[in-house]
Amino acid sequence: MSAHQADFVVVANRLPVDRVVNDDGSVDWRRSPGGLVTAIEPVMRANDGAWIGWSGGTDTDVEPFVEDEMTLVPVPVSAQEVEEFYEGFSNATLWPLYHDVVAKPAFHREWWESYVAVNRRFADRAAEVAAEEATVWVQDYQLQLVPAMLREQRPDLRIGFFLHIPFPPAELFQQLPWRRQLLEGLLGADLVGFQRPNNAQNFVRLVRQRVGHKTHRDLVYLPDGRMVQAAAFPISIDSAGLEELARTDAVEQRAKEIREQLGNPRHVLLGVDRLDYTKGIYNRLRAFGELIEEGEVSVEDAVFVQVATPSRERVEQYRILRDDIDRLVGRINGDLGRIGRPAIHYIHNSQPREEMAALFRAADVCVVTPLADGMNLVAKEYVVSRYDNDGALVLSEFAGAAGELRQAFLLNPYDMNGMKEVILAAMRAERSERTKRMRAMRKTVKENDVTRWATKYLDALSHVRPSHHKQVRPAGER
Ligand code: GDG
Repeated sequence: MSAHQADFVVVANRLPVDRVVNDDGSVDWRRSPGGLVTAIEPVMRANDGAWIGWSGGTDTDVEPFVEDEMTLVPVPVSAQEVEEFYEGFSNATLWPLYHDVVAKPAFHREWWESYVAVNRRFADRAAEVAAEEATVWVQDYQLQLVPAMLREQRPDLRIGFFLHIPFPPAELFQQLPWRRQLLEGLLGADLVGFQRPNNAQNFVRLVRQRVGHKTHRDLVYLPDGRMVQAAAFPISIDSAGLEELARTDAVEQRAKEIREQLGNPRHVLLGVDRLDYTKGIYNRLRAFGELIEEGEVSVEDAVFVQVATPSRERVEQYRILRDDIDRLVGRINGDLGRIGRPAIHYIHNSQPREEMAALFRAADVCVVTPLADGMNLVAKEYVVSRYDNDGALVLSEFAGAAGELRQAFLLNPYDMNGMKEVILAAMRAERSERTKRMRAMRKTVKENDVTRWATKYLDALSHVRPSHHKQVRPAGER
C-alpha cells in the first residue's frame, strides 16, 4: 500500500465509483452518485479521506487511486466470494433475517466462512490505510465483523459503524448460528449507529443476553474498560440538491410530458423501488387492482406507474419475486385495462436522476409500502420534490421514515383492506389537507438532510471516544 495514510477512512461494501471497461480494453471509473457519497464527500475532502470498498468487478488487485480529491482503495473480491459472501451470506442470509424474516434466510457454513474472509480483507486494508488515531467509519451489514477485526490490529483508532437496514429483535436474531460472532464484531466499534431507536435497543438487549456484557441504557461496558454506545441516527437525502434539480425547467417540462403520455389522468400513482421482496410491491399493486375491480377507481382516471430497478438478479428469491410481479401486472392489465389505458405502467430498468425527479413531480400520490425497511429514501425524495406543497405520500408504518414523516398517509402493508382505504383517502384528500401534510413533512426533511446526519454521527462518535484523539474536521474546513 503506497498511498499516504488518512485521518478519515470510510469502509463500505462498494466504492463510490463503477469500473467501466472501454472498447479498447482501457479502464475508467464512473462516479456512482448516492446519498452516502454526497454526505461523506465534504468530510472526506476536509480530512484528506480515503474510501475502501469493492469495485463491483471480480478482478485481481487494483492499486489505490485518487478520484475527485478522494483516495479510493479497491478491495478485490473473487467470483466465488461474490457468490458466497455477497449474494449468499449478505443477501440471502442477513438481508431476510434482518428484515423480519419476510423471506426465509438460508444458513450455509461455506457462506459464513467467505463472509469472515472478506471482512478480514477489508479490515486489513483499513488497518494499512488509517493514520495514527484516525477515525474509521464502517458501513452496513456486509461488514459487521470489520470493527472488531480492525480494533484487534489497531487499538489506537476511533471506530464507528452504521447499519443501514433494520436490526432485528432477539427472537429472530438468535436463529443465526453465528449470532455471537456478529455481536462481538460490532462491539469492536466505539459507536454503533442505527436508523431507529428500537434497532439500537434490540442490539443492546442482545449484547446483554448473548454476550453477557453489562449495559445501561444505550451503553455497553466491556470487561477491558472500553465503552460502546448504540444509538439512532436516521439517515436522509441531499435535500437541497434534489430540490434544485426538481425545480429546473427541463424536469418540469418532462413531468408535464409524462402526464400527457399517460393520457392526462386525474390521478397518477407512483412506486419507485429496487425490485426487492421487502418493499411490498406485490401487495401494493394487488391493492390497486382490487380498487379498480371494485369500481372505487377507474382506469379512465387513474394510473399506477411502478418503477422497479433490477436488483440482486442472481439470488433465487429475487428471481421468484420478479416472476410473481410480472404475472401480477400482466393479470391486472389483462383483466382490467382498456386500449390506451393500462392500469399499471411497469418499468423494470434503472432511470436517470432527472427522470426520477420528473416522475416525483408528475405523481399525485407516491405509494411506499415496505414490509420492513431501515429508512426508505424514496419517501423523503418525493417530499423534497414537491416544492409546490402538493401531492400525497402513502407510507408504511414499517419504514424507518415513518418515525419522522408522521403526516404521511400511514398504513400497515399486511392489511389489504386498510391499505386500500388509505390509498383511496390519499387520492381523495382535499388540496388544503395535502398542503398541510406536505408542508410539515418538507420542513422535517429539509432541516434534517444527509449532511446533518453525517455531522451528528461523527460528533457523537468523537464524544464516545474523546480528547487525546484527533478530531474529524467538519465539512469545509482544511
Ligand atoms: C438501503 C436501506 C435505507 C431507485 N431506483 C432508481 C433510483 N433509485 C434510488 C432511489 C433512492 C435509492 O435508490 C433507494 O434507497 P432506499 O432507501 O429507498 O432503499 P435501499 O436501496 O433498500 O437502501 C434503506 C438506505 O439503505 C439508506 O440508508 O434508507 O432502508 O434498505 O435514492 O431514488 N435512482 C435512480 N434510478 C432508478 O431507477 N437514479
